Amino acid sequence: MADLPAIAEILDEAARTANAVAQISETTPLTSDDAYRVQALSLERRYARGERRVGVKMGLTSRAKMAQVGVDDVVWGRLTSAMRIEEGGHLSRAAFVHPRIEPEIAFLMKAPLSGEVSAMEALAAVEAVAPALEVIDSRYHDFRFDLGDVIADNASSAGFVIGPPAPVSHDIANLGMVLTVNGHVAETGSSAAIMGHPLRALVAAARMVATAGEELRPGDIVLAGAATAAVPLMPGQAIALQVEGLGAVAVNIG
Ligand code: OOG
Ligand code: MG
Repeated sequence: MADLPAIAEILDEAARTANAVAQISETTPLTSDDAYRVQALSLERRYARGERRVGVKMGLTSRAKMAQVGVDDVVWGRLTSAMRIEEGGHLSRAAFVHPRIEPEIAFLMKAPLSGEVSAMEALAAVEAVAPALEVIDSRYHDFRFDLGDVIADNASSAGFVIGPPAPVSHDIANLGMVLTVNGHVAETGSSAAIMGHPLRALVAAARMVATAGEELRPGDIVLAGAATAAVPLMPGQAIALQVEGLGAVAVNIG
């Protein structure tokens, strides 16, 4: 039997101190179920330090992301209050191991959602949609991991920035997304790259949190997953994401 609390402590400490650790799979290959248990245990440690759960993020919901990290399954992780970065604010590169940033769409929930739901039901539970940037940071050496590793590591969650909210009537099916670094285009894509429609990521989120006995709650942020590959972060970068018709979201790296 794997010592799941011990693995949770290793990963939580790696994140807290920004020190990379060996892949758990090198010594203890984890099933997805056990990996999600590790994730929950490591989040308990964050909550005990005063962080609050503020939503969830979906990961590996686009082909570009799956190809970049070599893992082909959709995953989810928990977002906490400590991961929130103000729109237009600053982020310190030194607080992370090898952070990357990626273009996303965020949902703000107004009603609970959990289990098997239709896209219509999912949409009815959404208050607003927004352009978003997610900062990911694998706690593993070389940003390498297998499925169990990345689930246990809270799906590489590290930070997120939410842009101006738009009404849910806004059609998000196929919006151009342009990620720039210091004004230069780094990645371009479409919201359609996210499972064909970002709403499908919300449907998947409702189903996946239910398997952990949880639900999406009113006030939760749900990140749909990146539309393109992620870009490495370095001090001095001004990062911006422009989403067609939805607006822009920016963060500066120090
Ligand atoms: C895993 C997290 C993936 C996304 O949006 O696809 C993710 C990783 O790439 O480290 O957040
Ligand atoms: Mg992401």
